[in-house]
Order: sequence, then structure tokens, then C-alpha cells
Amino acid sequence: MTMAKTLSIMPTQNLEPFKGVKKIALEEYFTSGHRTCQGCESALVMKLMAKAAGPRTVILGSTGCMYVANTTYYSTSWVVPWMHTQLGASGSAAVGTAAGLKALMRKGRIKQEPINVIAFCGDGGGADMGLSSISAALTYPEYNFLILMYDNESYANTDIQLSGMTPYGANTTFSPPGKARRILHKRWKKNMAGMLAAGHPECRYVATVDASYALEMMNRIRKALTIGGPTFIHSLDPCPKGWDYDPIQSHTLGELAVETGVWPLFEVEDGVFKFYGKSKSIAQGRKRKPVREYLLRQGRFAHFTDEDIEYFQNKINQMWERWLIPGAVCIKMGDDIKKALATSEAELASSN
Ligand SMILES: Cc1ncc(C[n+]2csc(CCOP(=O)(O)OP(=O)(O)O)c2C)c(N)n1
Ligand code: SF4
Ligand SMILES: [Mg+2]
Repeated sequence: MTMAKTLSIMPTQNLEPFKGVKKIALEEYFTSGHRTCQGCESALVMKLMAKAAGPRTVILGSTGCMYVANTTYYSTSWVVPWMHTQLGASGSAAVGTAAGLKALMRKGRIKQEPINVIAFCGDGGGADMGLSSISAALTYPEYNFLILMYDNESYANTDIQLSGMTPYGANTTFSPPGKARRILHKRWKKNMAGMLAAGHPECRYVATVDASYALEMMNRIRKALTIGGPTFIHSLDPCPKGWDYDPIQSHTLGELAVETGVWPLFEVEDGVFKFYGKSKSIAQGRKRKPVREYLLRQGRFAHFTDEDIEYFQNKINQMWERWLIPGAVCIKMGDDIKKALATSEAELASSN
């Protein structure tokens, strides 16, 4: 009879949360020399991600703005070891690197130590082209890695084509508003973090983040790397070029995405769901700002009429009022299930 091999879990670095901005490390691991647009939030995400992870980190990056603009003609802004990976391959690159490091340590070829493995991808590379590789990666409990998807809501590097994460109605090079059809893109944005959390029981940690709340974001990255196993973070990144606004507004747009409820901040740790930051207060009853304030600051929605804004607002309201978990799980419970759950909760209460 063959015995099943036990899967050894490698130790992780214990990255305590930064307790306030003054406690954030001063060292930079993504530094000068990149050529991203002025006001690019994705570049800020790279900088904060590397700072949160620290020096003993290997970073892998899918094709996209954060590859192309950060490694031009033999120069790079990465200070930690970095490798480019194919557009849809962040999941396989993460598993392969974690497995490779584990094997080298087991064979004594490199020192035994916990090394962070982070694979990043854009929304095109992650939520569209690389979804299957990320999904497969999240089923490997024996490897420690973080996949971070920076979502600028388009295939930005190849000139702002529509992705599965582009919001309803946005003007992209694939969905320009015209005289015959004002709204060309009528699909609603995929719910990537919720989908991955709901469908991958071995995935230890999933979170959404927003670099306008930098400390909270960095601490989610530190938490993911400390928890270990396969983990996933989805970051919403304002993109001045693709979203068409003055670069000075990047930070404000990141805040407005959360305050209007367009971008709920949540984390799922070992299957337990929690809102955090301003989204927590929204879930507890704080009023959401009208979505108009977010949309009308961006040229990609300049063709919206009041009717379009109302449609968008209603969809956001539905996310918060009708989804099983607001902004995260877009399943509505049928009346029979609601009744059955209420009955079993009442039975549980009476038996206690
Ligand atoms: C297999 C493959 N198809 C197409 C391309 C061309 N390409 C390079 S970057 C890119 C856009 C990627 O979009 P996203 O992942 O959202 O990253 P962003 O450019 O927005 O940062 C595309 C289509 C490629 N490199 N590889
Ligand atoms: S197109 Fe957008 S994501 Fe790409 S470098 Fe410019 S601002 Fe950043
Ligand atoms: Mg993109």
C-alpha cells in the first residue's frame, strides 16, 4: 500500500502590520527609473507592494504597463529580484517559483529561509487571459505566494482596450461612444476577488485594496505574505490615461471609488469575510456618496446622460442591497432558502 506523502508547508516571514505611517519602512524596493504616466496609481501600487514585502522577496510580473514601463532598455526600477512572465501566466509563475525555491532549499542549494513570492498581473492578464492559471494556483496549499492583480480597468499598455473589468459604459478604444450607439459596452464588471474567495477553499487569504488608503493596503499585503499558502489581492488603480482625467486627481478618485460604494474594501481570511476601512462604515449604515461624483470626473464617462448615471447608481445600489454579501457575492437567496436559514437559526438560538 502506498502512503500519501504529507505536504510540507514552508514557514513564512512574520510581517507585523505597520502601526501608523511613521512606522513604515523607509527603504524602497521599487524606485526611480520607471516610465509610467504621471499620476499612475499602478506604479504606486508596485512601490507600496515592494515596500510592504521588504528585501527578501522575489517579484514576477505579467506583461502590461507594469512590465513594459518599468523595464525599458536594460534599466529597471526594481531593486528586488524581478522576472517578466507571459501575459496570462501569473498563477503558474507564482506556483513554479515557490516550488523552485522550495526544491532548491530542500536540496541544500540555497539557504533555508522564508522568501516572499509575489506575482502581479493586470486586469487583462489576470481576470481575462490568466484566470485559469490563477484559479489553478489557488488550489496548492503547500506553496506560499501572493498574486496581486492591479486593475486599471483596461488593457492599458496596448492603448486602452476593453477588458472584463472595464466598467459599464466606459469609453475605450474598443467601445467608443458613437451617434448610433452612445453606450457600446453594456456588460457589468466581473467580481474577481469575490469569485476567487468563494471558489477556492484552499486559498488562505483574499482581499480588495485601494492605494488611496496606503497604510491599509500595505498591511493587507503584509498579512497575505505572513498567512502564507496561496493568497490573492485585487487592487483598483485609477489610470489617468485610460480613465482620462488630470493626473492630480488619482488619489481623490481612489477615495471616491470606495466612498461611492463602487469599490468595496473587504478581506476573506480562512473563509471568514470582513469589510474594512470606509467600506465597513458603509456596511454599518454610513451613507454612500452619489456615484455621479466619481463618474463625472473621468473623461471615459463624459458621454453619460443623467439616465446612464441613474442606471449605474441603481446597479451599485443592488450590489449593496441585494447581493448575498454586498459587493462580494452576487448571489441572491431564494425565499425558500431564506426561510430555511431563518428556521435553523431560530432552532439554534432556542437550543442554546
Ligand atoms: C499572449 C499575448 N497577447 C497579447 C499581448 C499584447 N499585450 C501586451 S500588454 C497587453 C495589455 C495587458 O493588459 P493588462 O493585463 O490589463 O495590463 P495593463 O497593460 O493594463 O497594465 C497586451 C494585450 C501579449 N503580450 N501576449
Ligand atoms: S496607461 Fe495607466 S496604468 Fe499604464 S502607465 Fe499610464 S497611468 Fe499607468
Ligand atoms: Mg489593465
